[in-house]
Amino acid sequence: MPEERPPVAIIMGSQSDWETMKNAADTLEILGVDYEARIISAHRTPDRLVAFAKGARDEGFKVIIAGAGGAAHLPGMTAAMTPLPVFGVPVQSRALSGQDSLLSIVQMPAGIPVGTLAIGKAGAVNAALLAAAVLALYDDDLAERLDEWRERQTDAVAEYPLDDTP
Ligand code: RP5
Repeated sequence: MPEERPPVAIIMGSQSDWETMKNAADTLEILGVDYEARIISAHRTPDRLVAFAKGARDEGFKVIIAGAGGAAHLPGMTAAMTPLPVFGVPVQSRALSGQDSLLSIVQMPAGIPVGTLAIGKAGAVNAALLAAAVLALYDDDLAERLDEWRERQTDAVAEYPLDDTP
């Protein structure tokens, strides 16, 4: 019997994406959500992609966060091969500042959805929050931790601006 996977898979096209995708991992850690992070390139490791995406549900994953940059086929190709929800994070590319990544991920044809987030760190953090929100539908403890996370965020916003910020 293979080992059951954590609920969230964070996949990315390259080691160079980790700097961005680590923000998703850090957010999941704060929320107490287990994850597995893997490098899977749609272009350089297509067989690894097929094996992962086709087996993801049976392995026990519940939600997939997929980050990629440039001609970013990873989220869409993953979504094509799994019924699990896939959230795509456009990584900021050097050549086109992530516009290429965003358009590659967001313009899926009808029938294969990828929930597309913002370019870069904001997208990675929000992908983790969305993944947690999905899991929280059936996990009251996680729902509570998510509420507390939002309360802390609200409490951290000062009502009045300061002249000199630290
Ligand atoms: C994409 O190409 C990756 O997702 C990455 O964002 C981009 C550049 O990859 P490297 O050349 O840095 O490996 O497949």
